[in-house]
Amino acid sequence: MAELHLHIEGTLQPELIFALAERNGIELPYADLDELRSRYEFTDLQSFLDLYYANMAVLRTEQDFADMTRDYLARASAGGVRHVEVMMDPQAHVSRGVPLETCVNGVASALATSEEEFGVSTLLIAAFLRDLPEDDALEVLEQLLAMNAPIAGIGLDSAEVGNPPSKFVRLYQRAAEAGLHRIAHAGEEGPASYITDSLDLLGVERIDHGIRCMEDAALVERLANEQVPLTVCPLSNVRLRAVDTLADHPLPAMLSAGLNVSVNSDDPAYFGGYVDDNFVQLRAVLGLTAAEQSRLAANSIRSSFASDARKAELL
Ligand code: ES4
Ligand code: ZN
Repeated sequence: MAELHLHIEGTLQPELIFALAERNGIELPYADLDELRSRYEFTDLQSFLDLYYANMAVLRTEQDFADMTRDYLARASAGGVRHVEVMMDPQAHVSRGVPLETCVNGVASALATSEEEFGVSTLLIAAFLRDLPEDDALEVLEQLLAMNAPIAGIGLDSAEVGNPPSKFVRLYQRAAEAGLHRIAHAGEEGPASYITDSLDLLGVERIDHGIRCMEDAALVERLANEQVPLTVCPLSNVRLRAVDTLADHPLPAMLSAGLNVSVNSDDPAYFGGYVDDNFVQLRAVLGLTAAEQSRLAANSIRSSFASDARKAELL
């Protein structure tokens, strides 16, 4: 199984938040772990993003980023993940004074030893914050290219509604020119038209989430015909109220429609579980079968940016 939709900052567990705050001499606005944990009830994407960005304040040194990443890789490996494409949000760190090199090198150093240490091959994807101006993203992309950052591609995340794909045409053109893979969040909270525009205006190879495609039958037909990968995150969708309950999740309908879907954890420290936890609940609540789970796992490997040799090993 491959995990294709994972924000490394969303793997920061409450215990590590407290440990890093202590190590870095940072005063947290929570008295203890229980008080922090009491904040993990979200009403929508923005209510989650507020806590997600606030908690990043404890990430200061290269070691902090490496420790967070290593913890995730160990846990993902134990849950059966054999390849992961890790997104990180460089702008969320640069904007609070952490040098780009510090955050990129910290994450990259942990990824570099992952295959040997955990049997998990890795790729790094720089995600850009869609609620910031495109020029800000372009500047950071140029810096990443100038420093030869080990990135395989770019993504687009953060507050979706009101920040459409059309805002980032130049960014994606530049990434294509630089030979980078391109993915984008679309159709999580935003409308189905953001999925179409991500494909047609940004040239993305995969859609993160994409669940709202189900509101547009013509789009579903296109996504099925083209086998566009959709990296679905069931527990995330429930916690952020994109769907009411797991029983209402469109995953079974998406499978029935012949869509190329995979199951992913998104921000496992915030949404109640890693990718294996997602599968446990899908089996329990939606009656996901072993055959369906195998198909989802095969989709994740086929849809990855791993080398053909690595894909052949994993399929
Ligand atoms: C995210 Cl679930 C989700 N959606 C959009 N942006 C994000 N960044 C981190 N998690
Ligand atoms: Zn996401």
